[in-house]
Amino acid sequence: MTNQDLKFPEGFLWGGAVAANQCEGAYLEDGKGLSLVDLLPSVEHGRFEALMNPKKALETNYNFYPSHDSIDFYHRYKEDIKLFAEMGFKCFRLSISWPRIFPNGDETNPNEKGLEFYDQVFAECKKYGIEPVVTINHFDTPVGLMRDYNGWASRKTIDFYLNFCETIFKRYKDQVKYWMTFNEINMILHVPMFGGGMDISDAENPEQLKYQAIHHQLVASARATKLAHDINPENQVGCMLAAGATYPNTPNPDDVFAAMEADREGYFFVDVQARGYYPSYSKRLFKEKNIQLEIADGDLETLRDYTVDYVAFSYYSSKLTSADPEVNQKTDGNVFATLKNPYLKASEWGWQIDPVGLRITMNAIYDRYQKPLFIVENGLGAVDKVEADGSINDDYRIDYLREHVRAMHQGIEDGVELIGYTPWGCIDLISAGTGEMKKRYGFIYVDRDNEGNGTLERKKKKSFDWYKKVIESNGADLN
Ligand code: P53
Repeated sequence: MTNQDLKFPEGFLWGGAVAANQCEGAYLEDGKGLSLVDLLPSVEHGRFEALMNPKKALETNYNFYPSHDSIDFYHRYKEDIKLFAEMGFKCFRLSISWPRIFPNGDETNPNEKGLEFYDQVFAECKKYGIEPVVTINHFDTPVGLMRDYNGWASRKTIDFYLNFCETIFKRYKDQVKYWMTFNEINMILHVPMFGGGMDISDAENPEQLKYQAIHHQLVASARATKLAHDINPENQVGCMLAAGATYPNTPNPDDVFAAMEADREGYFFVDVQARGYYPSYSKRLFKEKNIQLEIADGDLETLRDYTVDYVAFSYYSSKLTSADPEVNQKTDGNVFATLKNPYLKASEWGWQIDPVGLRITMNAIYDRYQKPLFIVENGLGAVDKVEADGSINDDYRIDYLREHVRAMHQGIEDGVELIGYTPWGCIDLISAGTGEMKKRYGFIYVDRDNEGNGTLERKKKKSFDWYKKVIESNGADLN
């Protein structure tokens, strides 16, 4: 049964999202250098410790590294993109592996073999009329940049990054129009290794180091935006935020203010990238954290002059916070601290499921920036079971996505300009947070387990046919 009232805007970009470091594998093939993610074991073998102390991880030998083979997208992209096309994808969000193009990160000349790989991937997308949406830096800074410069802590990294940008903007000028400068740019505050390619474990004032790195990224993002527009005026460049509205634990005004501050922690980045200047509340923030930013001549003008074209974000869950540190302490140790919301159910990994929160988040972000929004990650990480007959009945995933698509539609009715939706991990891949394979998001199942066993065979899940219908009907058929 279709409901024409649920139709999405003409040309809406339905698709799916992955990242190089979580799907490609082939971690040293064709001249690729090591990515920071290649140093990480899975959660049972110390991933969290390694994430918080990357220099130590560099010197440690783990038995198994999930990223080294991942799901071998590097060799199977044709088969995978064909399946995306079968679902009717209008777009496909992927990232370009930085160390595949610049193995150490600071070379002048790119690795041609690495560039050729993406030539082929984009050609394959084109064959099916799928628009690529490219994240430039998705958690995989070259190890060389951390080792030799401490990543984004160094201002030099701006130039290395811009060289990378210029290389790919020119090379894929006619293939790619949609770009994002950094995945979940606010992640640097929580996992500096992912977000900043850096180790802060022995920093005297970690906040100072993080915000200085953030300044470098914001300047790099603005300069990349300029570069993209200079190279091709049709380029659309977005920022990308790990979003999810924060609710106050009680109506106590202190809790309400705490929730506002928690959201500002993330909006801080988009305030700069979309409005072009540091928000007024940053003054107090810097004072309280004892931060003195080093700002070079011309930086503030750069931030002002080259703001983004659209605001992309990931949304998995809302958050709940209290002003009382005692209460807040009882959180579950996830990347984003949150209290348990008694009105919400949670996934097997404790991520609370809140479709209304998506509508709230969309409205809040749009009200703040009035730029087109793009939901580039959303989805349910769950354990899937292959039945004796080979079928995978992931009704829980369909339910999750259906409710979020409805909420998204309501957000559009509220007046939000939304250009597309790319659910995360459209094909099963390695979890960023845990390194697990069994935390699956896909419409397509990949036969591989946490230890790296399996044939890597691809299988359609029940959600595959469901999503195909959603796209076919442009949102009118969600059954
Ligand atoms: P995984 C934590 C919280 C919100 C978003 O996450 C996050 C993370 C990192 O764990 O990252 C994004 O794989 C990220 C993706 C990641 C996805 O969310 O831990 O952009 O790379 O895979 C889901 O379940």
